[in-house]
Amino acid sequence: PRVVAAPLLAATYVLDDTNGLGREFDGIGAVSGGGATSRLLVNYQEPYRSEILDYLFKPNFGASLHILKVEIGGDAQSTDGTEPSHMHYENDENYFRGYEWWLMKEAKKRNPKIKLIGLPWAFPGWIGRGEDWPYDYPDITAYYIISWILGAKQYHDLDIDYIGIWNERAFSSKYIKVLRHSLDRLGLWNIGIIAADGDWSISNEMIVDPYLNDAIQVVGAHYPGTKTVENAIRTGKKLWSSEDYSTFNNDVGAGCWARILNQNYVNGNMTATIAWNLVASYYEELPFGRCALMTAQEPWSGHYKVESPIWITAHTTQFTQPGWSYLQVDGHLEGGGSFVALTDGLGNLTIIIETMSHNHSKCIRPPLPNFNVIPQRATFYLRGSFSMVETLQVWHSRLDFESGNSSLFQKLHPLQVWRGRFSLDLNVDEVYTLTTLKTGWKCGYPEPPPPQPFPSIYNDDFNIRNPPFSEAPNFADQTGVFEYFVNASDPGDHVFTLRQVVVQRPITWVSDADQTISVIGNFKWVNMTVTCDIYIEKPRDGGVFIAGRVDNGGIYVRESKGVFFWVFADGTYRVTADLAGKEILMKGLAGVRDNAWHTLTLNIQGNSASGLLNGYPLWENVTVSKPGNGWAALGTRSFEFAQFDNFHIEAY
Ligand code: 147
Ligand code: CA
Repeated sequence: PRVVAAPLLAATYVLDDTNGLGREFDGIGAVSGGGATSRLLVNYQEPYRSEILDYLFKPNFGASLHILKVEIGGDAQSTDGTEPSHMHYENDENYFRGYEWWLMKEAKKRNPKIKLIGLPWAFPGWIGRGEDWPYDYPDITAYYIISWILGAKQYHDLDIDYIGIWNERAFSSKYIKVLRHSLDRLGLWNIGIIAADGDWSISNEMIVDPYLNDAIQVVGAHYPGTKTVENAIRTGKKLWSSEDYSTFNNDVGAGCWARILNQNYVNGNMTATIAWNLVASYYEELPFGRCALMTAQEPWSGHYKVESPIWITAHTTQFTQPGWSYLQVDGHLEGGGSFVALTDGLGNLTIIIETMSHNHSKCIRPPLPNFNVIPQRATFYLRGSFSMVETLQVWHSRLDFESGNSSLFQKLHPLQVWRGRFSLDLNVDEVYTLTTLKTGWKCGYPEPPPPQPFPSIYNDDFNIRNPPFSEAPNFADQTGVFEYFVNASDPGDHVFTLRQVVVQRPITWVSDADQTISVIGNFKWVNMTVTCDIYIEKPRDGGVFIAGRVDNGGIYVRESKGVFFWVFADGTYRVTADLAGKEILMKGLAGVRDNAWHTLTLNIQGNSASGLLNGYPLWENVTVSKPGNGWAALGTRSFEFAQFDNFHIEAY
């Protein structure tokens, strides 16, 4: 056993509810989306998929999240892909696209009390009537968002608890008031508006505009660095860190998460913290790979990993609930670190202590000012309702950056409270939960299968009559949306296909490409043959491509390089080294036309590429150098309809 010298620093802290309580606690949550972060999760086989969901949502089990925030798909790139809108076009409504409906239902199945939040990152183009702006027609935008809320109820029996404005982008006071008014008119008083999912600056407007202030229920800021501002407090509203974390999910990520979960309240009066993102279920080489509470990015193998942030979450979530209250106390520990204390108002008490050191708790943003944490003895006095507490259950984590053998969420011997007082020796990089609740549990499923690379031979004919999801497995849309499609009257073997369906540039969140593209496979692939049947729907200037060695996606999709084989409705073809089509490696006549099926084959071996049309060589010996590896892909020349069938890869 380790011999630990008694720490030199000893300090006392008083927990007392005699003079009332602090703010109401609203929960700990995570975001799916913003964007396409759960894309690969849906294709996990059972029992693995359910196990992952249990680790995230099941009460007293793992992360046991209180809040699930999802993206309201806007057909546009929102970090790691696009998510489909429930209204691609003005006269279109479909509440069965994507996977967020499914995810919300799976979360509710496990925890009926989980709070649901919807937030758009982007909007379909028609919302702006051609302008790249969602606020010119606030009634239309409100109608679009409320349709999503009503669709959630009507088709999935989901009650949405909170709704947001526009992620990390401008807000419009006019729109927020219109949205509040429209919600109220429909009797949706219970749905709170969170604004504005950026910095705190909306509070400057709220304190001078009482109508705006009335319309908003929660001031939500992103990556607040555990601090708020005076004007936010002056609004009198709930303050949330409505997006935070976004840090690689190793033990430093766990340290970041432990620190902000406490200090967002201790320093910033924030009563909810929401992690971006829920589960890393997107190709790891996309932006912010593994910046999630856990990792499940291999549906083809079933492998997943419960990372340390899951168990850090459990320290709070398993022993508190939305509706509990923080105690009024300065939660700074004298030797560095922090604590929070919460009660259900019925005598239960939960104390969460963290002693994360600076270098072991940096988050992705903002920069972390220096501070010191030293070993210390903390003595707590329990007063008021808590003076009768005799025993506290103890849960402990210690992040060990030397051995890598961290101990996570372990139940230790209960602690005896003697005459309303107890002491604890705290080391650095630890988390303790001390609680009157006996319900804590560290679950465990058997180890999932080992990791495997994406299969090097892969086929999809899209022949599925009732697909469980609107998208084909493993295709990760980066601009545009690719959906299963049925050509009911097709005489041949193209009844079931994959179709690109976004035909107008969305109101984007970042710079989507001018072309549409969906990537698939293994980013490490060097040599590959990609074959696909293609069907251009747009006459004259319509066009499609298949590609290999595609090196970029997510917010960088516009910069994607690779080897792109294009055919156009005007009968020409091109080979380009980029998605933008600027670096032309070869071009000529192909004889392809619109509204007919053709088969494209792209062969990339070493420094050389060749292409076949309908099985016959069309071009060959095209020299390709950079990039040296990447995904396979397919897509279209513009925002236009096009179909794909009998997709086939052989790669290595
Ligand atoms: C957030 C987005 O809201 C998420 O969808 C995801 O992209 C996340 C990745 O870290 O980032 O947006 C931010 C992007 C940049 C800053 C803050 C939030 N920033 O530079 O302060
Ligand atoms: Ca087919």
